[in-house]
Amino acid sequence: MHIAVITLFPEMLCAVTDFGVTGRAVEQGRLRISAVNPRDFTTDRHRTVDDRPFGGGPGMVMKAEPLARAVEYARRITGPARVIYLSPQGRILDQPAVRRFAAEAASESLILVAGRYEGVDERFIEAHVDEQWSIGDYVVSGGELPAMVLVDAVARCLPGVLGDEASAEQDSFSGELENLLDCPHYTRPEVWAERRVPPVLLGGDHEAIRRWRRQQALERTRERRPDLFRARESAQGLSEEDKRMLADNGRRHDQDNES
Ligand code: 9D3
Repeated sequence: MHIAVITLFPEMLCAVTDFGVTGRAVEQGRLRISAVNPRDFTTDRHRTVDDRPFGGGPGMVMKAEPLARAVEYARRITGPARVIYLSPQGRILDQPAVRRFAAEAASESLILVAGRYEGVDERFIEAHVDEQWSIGDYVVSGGELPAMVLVDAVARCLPGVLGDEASAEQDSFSGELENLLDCPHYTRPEVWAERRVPPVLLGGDHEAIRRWRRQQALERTRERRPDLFRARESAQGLSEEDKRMLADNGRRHDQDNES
């Protein structure tokens, strides 16, 4: 998959190109990330990318022409591409949307436009942007971090990017596909700061461990994310085992913690 990011701060992209899972995907050639700087497509002496808003008011607005030329240049290197503007006015990104981007990656590249200042000239959006996406209802200083969040989330869904274990997990009954929060995790030592690891995890009864983890996931989701829990109930319903686990509510693992 090829993703071009239109940004005034191309160096920021090293956070995804140089590290971790996304860094490896770039190294392996599964993911190509190109930065295109609108400043390189200005024609005036001062290389101006922003200007004062018509109608007055605080802050500056990104000029349409350098952005449009940057997108046209990006499309020459990516081939057929969907143009996405990261914007607080966009739809809020979720995992189904991320999965769709990854699935379409086979046939289509992405051009991500990261804005700075108060935003971009609306006529650029009308002329060149296919979709607008937000990463949530809070304010960050520009579109670069949101673009990198999108790149990271999409990259993880591309075939071969995650190791066998993680992708097998994604394919099967894991939280990501089931609208469930994760269960708690523990590693050595068995006692830390006077806290014991739940004994069921030390016993080697893999069926008991599976049941305990699922119960924890269900309970946490119901308590912490009732929105997800309801979405899950209406999408796939609760299995008989799920209902039993939720009815059992706490008793089983309270016992675990005492022993
Ligand atoms: C404080 C300025 N705000 C006035 C109401 C408008 C504003 C302009 C530019 C708010 C944020 C930004 C920069 N943010 C983004 O470009 C952005 C973003 C975000 O801030 N939150 C969540 N998702 C996104 S996607 C792009």
